[in-house]
Parts: sequence; C-alpha cells; structure tokens
Amino acid sequence: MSKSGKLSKAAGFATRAIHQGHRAADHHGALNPPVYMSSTFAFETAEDGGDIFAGEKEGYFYSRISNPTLALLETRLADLEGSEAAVSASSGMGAICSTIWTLVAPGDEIITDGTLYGCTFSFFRESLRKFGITITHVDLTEPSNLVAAISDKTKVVYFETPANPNMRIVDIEEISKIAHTVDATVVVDNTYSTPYLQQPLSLGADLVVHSATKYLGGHGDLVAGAVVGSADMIEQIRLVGLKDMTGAVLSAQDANLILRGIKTLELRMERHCDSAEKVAAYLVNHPRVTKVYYPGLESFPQHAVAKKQMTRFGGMVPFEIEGGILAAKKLLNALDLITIAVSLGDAETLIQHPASMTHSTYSPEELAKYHISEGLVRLSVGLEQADDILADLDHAFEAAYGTHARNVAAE
Ligand code: 3LM
Repeated sequence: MSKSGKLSKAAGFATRAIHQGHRAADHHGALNPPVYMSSTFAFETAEDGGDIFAGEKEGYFYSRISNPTLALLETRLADLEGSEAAVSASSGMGAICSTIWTLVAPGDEIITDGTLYGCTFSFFRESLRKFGITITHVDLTEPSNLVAAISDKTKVVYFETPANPNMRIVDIEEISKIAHTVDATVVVDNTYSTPYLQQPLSLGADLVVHSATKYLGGHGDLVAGAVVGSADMIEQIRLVGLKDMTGAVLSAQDANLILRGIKTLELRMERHCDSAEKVAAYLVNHPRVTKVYYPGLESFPQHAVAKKQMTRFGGMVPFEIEGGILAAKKLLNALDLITIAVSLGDAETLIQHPASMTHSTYSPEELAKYHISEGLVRLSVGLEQADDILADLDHAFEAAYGTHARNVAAE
C-alpha cells in the first residue's frame, strides 16, 4: 500500500510491485488488500443492476467478468509492463487461448516462430487449424524472413523471447515494425523474462501474455495467466475471449498469492539471474557439456539482441551433454537437490527433458526442424544457494561419467 495507492512511473519497479493500486484507507487500513471470495455482487436496486450490465455504471457483478482482487492484480501487472490494462486468467494457456480466439477468424493467418512452449505449439497446430486458421512457422530470429512471409492475411505475429526451451531471441522492435506494416497484432509471451527484465510493449509489441504460474507467482503453488496491453484490446479479450469463449477465469485466492509473489519479483529475479550466470559459467567450462544456451554468455549467437532488449538474462539454462539423451537421463537421475519436474521460475531448482516432457507435443521431425535437440535438458535455476546447486550438478556429473568428469575449471 501507499497512502494514495497511486504511484507515478518515477517510483521504482519494486515500489510499484508492492504498493500500486492499493489504498489502505479504502479497506479499514488493511496493509494487505482483502481477498474478495465472491462469485456474485449484490445490486442496490434492479435499475443499478441493469445499468452495470449495460456498462453505463461502474461496478462489479460477476467474477467471471471482474472481481476487485483480480482487478488489483491486473492494475499492478499493467503498471509493471508499462501499459494501460491487463486481464488475468486461470492459466497461461487460458490467457493465450482467450487472446488468440479474440483476434482471429477463419481465413486469417498467424505467423509464429517454430520454437514455442509445447502446448502453445499444439494449440496452434491442432486446435486453431481445425477452425480454418492458417499457422505459418517462420524463423523470426531473422526479421527479413517475416518481410518475405507477411501479407494482408496475417492478423497476428506471435513469439516467445527468450523462447521455451532453447532460448532463441526474437528482436521485438524489428519484428513489431514489420508486423505493423500490415496492421498485424504482435503478441509476445514474456513468461521467461517477466516485466522486470524485459518490457515488450515499450519496444512496439501490442500484447504481452504470461504464464503467471512461473516467476510472477514464483512459488510453484498455483496455475495462472495474464494478458497486458491497451485498454481497448484488453476489454475485447476480457469480454469476448475470456468471458464468452474460454471462461478461463482466475480465482481470487490465486490472484492474492500472485500479488504476494510479485512483491518480491525484483529480488527473486536478481537472485535467479545471479545464480543462472554462475551455473552457465560452470556448464560452459565443463568438459562433458557440449552446448549451453544462455543469452547472457558472450558466446551465445544472439547475445547482442538479448542485450538490447533485456536488462539481464533470466534464470533458465538449457544445455546439452556428451552422450546425448542417455547420458542426460543418467545425469537427471543422479541429482539430489535439483528436482526433476516441469514448470519453471520456482524457488526450487528444476530440471526436465523437453523432447519427452514439455515439448513432447512436437513430432521427432518437428523437434529437429525447430532446433529442440533430443539431448537438450532444461534447468530452471532456483533461489537456493548457488554453491549448493553447483555441488549437486558436479556430483551428478561424476555419477553419470565417473570421477574424471569433474569440472576442474570451476574448482
Ligand atoms: C513448462 N510452461 O514447463 P500454464 N508460456 C510459456 C510457458 O512456459 C508455459 C505456458 C505459456 C511449462 C509448463 S509443461 C506441462 C509445464 C512460455 C508453461 C503455459 O498454462 O500456466 O502452464 O502456462 O515449460
């Protein structure tokens, strides 16, 4: 809270993440906002109800459309992404589906990179195609490819940057400029970066989507999503995509947990980045590691673009090791502290195998075509002491390869 509940843009990120939109005086002085556990809201009179439904009077009426706890979370997310409005959703997929269903109609085309979170990829390939929407996969890491592919049919240009799972970086500014030549809507999945590390709307994108399950919630105890953008677009997504088409509404309890989570987003992201840098440096020097995909490394092919649009490079460190998938599975099974699990952005360091887990929606041919190698493992570096994460990796490398696998460079 702050006395006014309204902080200007001059206030720092963490300050706004903690205070924006909550005025304690409106809630009996409560430091923390109350959680509105109510599906419906009473009208003073029948006329009031009609006016609120007609949009002629402000007010809440049903929590599938809006709820004060969700509204506070939405105010805060919009502010942190530097935009006018946001709408929360019951999952990242709920946010993505509500957005896309609002934007497209049969005959339209979506252009997207080949690397996407596995369920976004299958939503595009299976579900959208079924409804007569064309999906064109274009390598968006090279903007001239978009120039060649785009047409008046293109209604949406969609991408993740860094992309899940291989950290491909897309130049948000360049791609947005090209997309806008045909008035296509640019949608960026900012889950990996969070608004603390990257703000796509300030670089020209039209909408940002999030899986708030990840860093925004930050504690692995909920599933949630959000869309951020202009007031007009968000109103459309709320009233068409979310209210009528998906009904993917967030619960007030989970909204409250995310509000708590984002109070520490800056602190947590700094720690994720610090530790990920150490882990990336360890892996890059490891004799058994063949490839490390971390945009913060000078050797990362798109380091310069990443540096242009991100303040730091996040907590995700995918890598490949000698011996491919068999060795990778041995390594995973030998870990003790690091947990084998999908999802990311939690306090706990997590590791998983995209080809058989998060990206098992891709066929083997698609995995190869879109640069998701069979041997890739994805590490979500958590908030534990970095030395403990490194020690667990070191011990697992020894178990997988024998004692000669020690990372001498890191000792
Ligand atoms: C994962 N990812 O482990 P939810 N966008 C991005 C994501 O990474 C995800 C979503 C959207 C993972 C989830 S896999 C079974 C577990 C970049 C989710 C979808 O609907 O909140 O899960 O978000 O990579």
